[in-house]
Amino acid sequence: MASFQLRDILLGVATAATQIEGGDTNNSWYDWYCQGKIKDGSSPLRATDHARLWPEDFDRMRDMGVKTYRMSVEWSRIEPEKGRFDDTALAQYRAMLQRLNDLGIRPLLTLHHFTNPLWFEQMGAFEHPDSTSLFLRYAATVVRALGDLVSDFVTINEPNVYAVQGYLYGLWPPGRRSLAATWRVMARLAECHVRAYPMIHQIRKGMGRTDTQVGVAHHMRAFSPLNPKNPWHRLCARLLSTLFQDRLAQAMLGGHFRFPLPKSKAVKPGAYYDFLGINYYTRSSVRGFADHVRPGVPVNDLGWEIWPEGLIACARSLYKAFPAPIYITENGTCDLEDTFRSRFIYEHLAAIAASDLPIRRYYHWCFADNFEWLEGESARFGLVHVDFATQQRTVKRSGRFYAALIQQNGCDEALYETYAANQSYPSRARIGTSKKSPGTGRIC
Ligand code: GCO
Repeated sequence: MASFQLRDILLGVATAATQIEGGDTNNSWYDWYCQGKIKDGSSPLRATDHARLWPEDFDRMRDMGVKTYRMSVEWSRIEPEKGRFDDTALAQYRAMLQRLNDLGIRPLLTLHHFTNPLWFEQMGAFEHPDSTSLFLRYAATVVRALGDLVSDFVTINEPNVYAVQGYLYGLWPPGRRSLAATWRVMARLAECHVRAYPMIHQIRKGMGRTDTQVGVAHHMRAFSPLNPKNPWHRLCARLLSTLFQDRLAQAMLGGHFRFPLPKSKAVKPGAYYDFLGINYYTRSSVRGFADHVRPGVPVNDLGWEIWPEGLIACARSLYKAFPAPIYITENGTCDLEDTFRSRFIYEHLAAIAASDLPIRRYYHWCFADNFEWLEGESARFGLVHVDFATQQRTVKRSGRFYAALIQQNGCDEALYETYAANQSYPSRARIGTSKKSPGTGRIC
C-alpha cells in the first residue's frame, strides 16, 4: 500500500532568520564564524540573501502550494543595541508577513531561533539574571509591531539543543562546557517561554485578537536502547530522554521545574501551550551517556539515522502528557544530491497519515538549502537548491514531489512510483557530523 491520504493537516516549510537572511554582522553566529568555527569557512553573512530575495522566495512557495510558513525574526536586527529598537527592521518583517497573508500562506513566527544580538551575548546571554526581562521586552515589541499580521507564535526554538551545544559541548556560541550552566540556561529559556505565553495572548487581546496560538518548537529525539534486552542500555535511554527533553517539556509546557532544572520563582504550574511544536529528525541508540547510531541502519548525509516511526513515538509521548494539537515544526534531512529526500518525506508523511494523533501541521525543514550552523553551506536540507555563489534557486525533484503531495493532500500510487519508489537511503554518512567539526581558525 503505497498511497495515503492526509486529513486535517496544513503542509508547510520552515526556515530560521540567521540561516537565510544574510547581511547581519551583529549576531552571535556571525561572531562564531569570525572565530573560525564554521567547518567549511562559510559565513551567515551570505546565507541565501533572503533579506533581499524574499519576494522571489515567497512567490516560489506560492507556486509550490505551500500552505503555511514557519519563519523567525532576527533579534539583533530588531534590537541592535540594548533598548534601541529599529523601526526599519520591524517594517521589513511587516512587509514580509503582509505578503505571506496576501499569498494565502499562513505564517508561524519564531521569536528566538538560536542567535542573540552581540550586546546580549556579551552580557552573558541567558545566564544573566536580566535575560528573562530583556527577552520579554523584545518579544513584546515584536508582538506589538507585528501581531496584527500573525496569530501563531513559537517563542523559542529548541532550548535543549541551544543549551547542550553551547554550554555542554561548547560547540556553539558561547563555547562553554559546564553541566550546571547547561541546566541553568535550559531552565531560563523555559521560564522565558512560560512568561511570554500569557504576555503574547494579552497583547493580542488588546488588539482585539482572540485567535492567538503560542507554543515552543521542542527538539525531540527517539531514544532507544541499543540492545533492548540490556537493562543498562534501557536505563541510559530512559535517563537521556528525561534529562534532554522530558524535564524540559514539563518546565516549558506545564511550569513544573524538576531536577536537574533549577526552580524558577517567577513560574507557577499551569498550561503554557496552545499546540505542541515538535522538531524531529532522528533516533539516538543508547548504550551509555552518548548518542550512537546502530550499525547498518539507513542514515542521511550527516550520519543521522532515518527512522520515521520515531516521529510518531515522540509525538505520542508528548501528547500523552500534554494533550493539544500537534505541529511538526521541523522534519527533514541532509541529502546533498537529493537522491533520497522524496522517500524520506513520503515515509514520514505516511507515518503521520497512519497515526491516530491530532497532527495538524507539518513544516518541512527546510524550504531552500541554507546556512546549516557549524556545517555552514556544506549540508543541504532544502527542497530548493541554492547555488550560494550566484544565489540561483532551482526547485529540486523532492520539491516537486512535496508540491504534488500538497496538491493531492496525500500520495497516490502514481506519485509514489514517480518520486519515491526507487530511492534508497545511504547506510554511511557522506559528510562528517557537526560534533567533529575542527573549525578553521580566526577569520575576522
Ligand atoms: C535545529 C534547528 C535548525 C537546523 C535543522 C537541521 O534543529 O538544529 O532548528 O535550525 O538547521 O535542525 O539541522
